[in-house]
Amino acid sequence: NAEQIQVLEGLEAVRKRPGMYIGSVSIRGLHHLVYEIVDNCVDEALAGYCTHIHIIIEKGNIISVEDDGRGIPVDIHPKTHISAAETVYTVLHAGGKFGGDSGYKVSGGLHGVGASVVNALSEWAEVTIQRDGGIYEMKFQRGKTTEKLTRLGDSKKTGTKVRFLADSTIFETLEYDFGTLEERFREIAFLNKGLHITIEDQRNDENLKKSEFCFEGGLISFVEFLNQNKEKIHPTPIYIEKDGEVPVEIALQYTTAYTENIYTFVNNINTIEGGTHLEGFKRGITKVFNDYAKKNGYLKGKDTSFDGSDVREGLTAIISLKIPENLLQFEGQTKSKLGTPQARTVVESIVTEKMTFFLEENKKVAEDIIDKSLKSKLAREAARKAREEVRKGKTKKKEQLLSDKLTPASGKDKTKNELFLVEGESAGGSAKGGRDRKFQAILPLRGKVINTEKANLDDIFKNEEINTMIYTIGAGYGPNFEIEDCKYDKVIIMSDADEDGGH
Ligand code: 0RA
Repeated sequence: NAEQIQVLEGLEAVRKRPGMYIGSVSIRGLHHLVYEIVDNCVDEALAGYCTHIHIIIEKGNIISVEDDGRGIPVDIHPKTHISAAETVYTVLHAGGKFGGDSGYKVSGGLHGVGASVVNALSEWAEVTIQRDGGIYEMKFQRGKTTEKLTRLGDSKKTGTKVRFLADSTIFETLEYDFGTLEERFREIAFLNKGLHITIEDQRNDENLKKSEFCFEGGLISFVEFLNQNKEKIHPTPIYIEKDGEVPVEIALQYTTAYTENIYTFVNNINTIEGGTHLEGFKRGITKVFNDYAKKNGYLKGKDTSFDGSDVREGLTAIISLKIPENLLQFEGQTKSKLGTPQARTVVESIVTEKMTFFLEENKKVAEDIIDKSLKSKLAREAARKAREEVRKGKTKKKEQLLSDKLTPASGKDKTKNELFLVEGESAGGSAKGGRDRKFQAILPLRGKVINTEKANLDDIFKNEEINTMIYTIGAGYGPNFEIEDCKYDKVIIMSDADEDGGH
C-alpha cells in the first residue's frame, strides 16, 4: 500500500545509495569526494576567475580545498529562499545553475554530481566564503545545516574554502592515498595551463609531503612528461588548437618506441573508453600520412596504404576537448566513451589541416615517421603471413609446440585452473613438486624470452616461447584476443627478479 512506498527526499537518497552518486564506497569513492570539490574550483578557473587551488590532507583525514575564485554567491536564492551558498551544499544538482552570466558552462560531465553529494556523505563539513567585502561561514553535519551562513567580518579577498571529514559509517576507509590524489591533480594542472595546484599531506609529522603543479606549456608539458624517458623523433611536441563551439587542444610527439600512447579528455575528465574525438583523431592522422606518403612516393601502387596502427607506432598524444553541457553525450560500460558526433568532425578536420601543414614544413621529420610506419607495415604483413602459415599447418604445429613442455592440470575447469609460467626446466621441476595437480598447470619457458615491449610484431611471432604461451592460454592475441577462450582463470608469471625475468 501507499505507506510502503518510500519517497527518498533530498540528500537522504544520497546517503542511502552512495554508490549511485559516487560509484562506490571504497577508496575510489572516497577520492571521488575530493575530485568533486576540486572540479568545482577548476570550473571557476575555466570561467577565468581562479588561478590557485590548494588541497590539504589534514591530520585525521580531514580534507581542505581552497580556491581564489569569486567565492560562491552568498545572497538569498529566489527559489530556495536560503543563501545560494547553502543551496549549493544542500540541494542535489544545484551546483552550476547559479551565476548564469557567462551562459557557457562546461562542467565535469562525468562526475559533476555536485558539492551537495560530498556534504551528504561527510560526518561534517564547513565552508568559508570571501566575497562582497566580507568573510562568511556555514557548517553542516551529514548534509544537514547546523550553522547557517553568517558574516564573520570584513575581507578584501575573494575565494571559497571547504573542509570536510568523510563519513566513516559510509566509507570502507578514510585513509586517502596521497600518490593517487597527486597524480590526478598533476593531470588537471597539465590540462589547464597556468593553473596552480598545490597538494599537501599533513597527516604524519615525520613525513610531510607537498607538491606544486603549474605547467605554462599545458598539453605540451604533458606530452614531454610522458615521453621523458623515450627517444624523440622530433624535439618538440606538435601543438594543435581550435576555438569554437567545441574547443579542441591536441599535443603529440613521435618517439622511436613501438607502443602508442593516446589519452583523451573531455572537460578535464579522462575518457578511457575513447569515443568520437578519438575516432576523428585516428582518421585524420591515418589520412594525412597516407596522402603524404603517396604524394611523395613512399607508398607506390594504388593498393598499398598504411593501416591506422602503422602511423600510430611510437606516437604519444593528448587530446582535450571542452564540450558544453547541451552537446555532451556519453556511452559505453562506464559512461566514459564520448558519443557527441560533432567531436569527430571537428577533431578530424583540424588534425588533417594542421598535420598536413606540419609535414609540408618539416620534410625530414615526415620522412622519419614514414620510415617507421613503413617498417611497422612490413612487420604487420610478415606477422600475418606467419600466422597464416601456423594456421595452415595448425594441428601438427600446435601439438609440436606443446608436446613435452606443458604439465597440464588434471581437472578441466577453466574457471579454476591456473597456469604457472616458470623460467627453465629446473624451476619447472620444483614447481611440479609443489603444485596441486588438480588445477595447477606448469609451463617452463626455455632460454631467453623476447622483450615484447621493445620488439616488433614480426620478431615476436617468430619467437617459439611466445607462440607456446599463446597456444597454451588458448585465447588468441591482439585484436583477435577472446578472453572467453582462455583456458585458465589465472596466469601466474613466476620468474627471477633479474633482467630475463623482467622480459
Ligand atoms: C556560481 C557563481 C559564482 C561563483 C561560483 C558559482 C563558484 C562556485 C565555486 C565552488 C568552488 N569554488 C567556487 N567558486 C565560485 C559567482 C558569480 C558572480 O560572482 O557573478
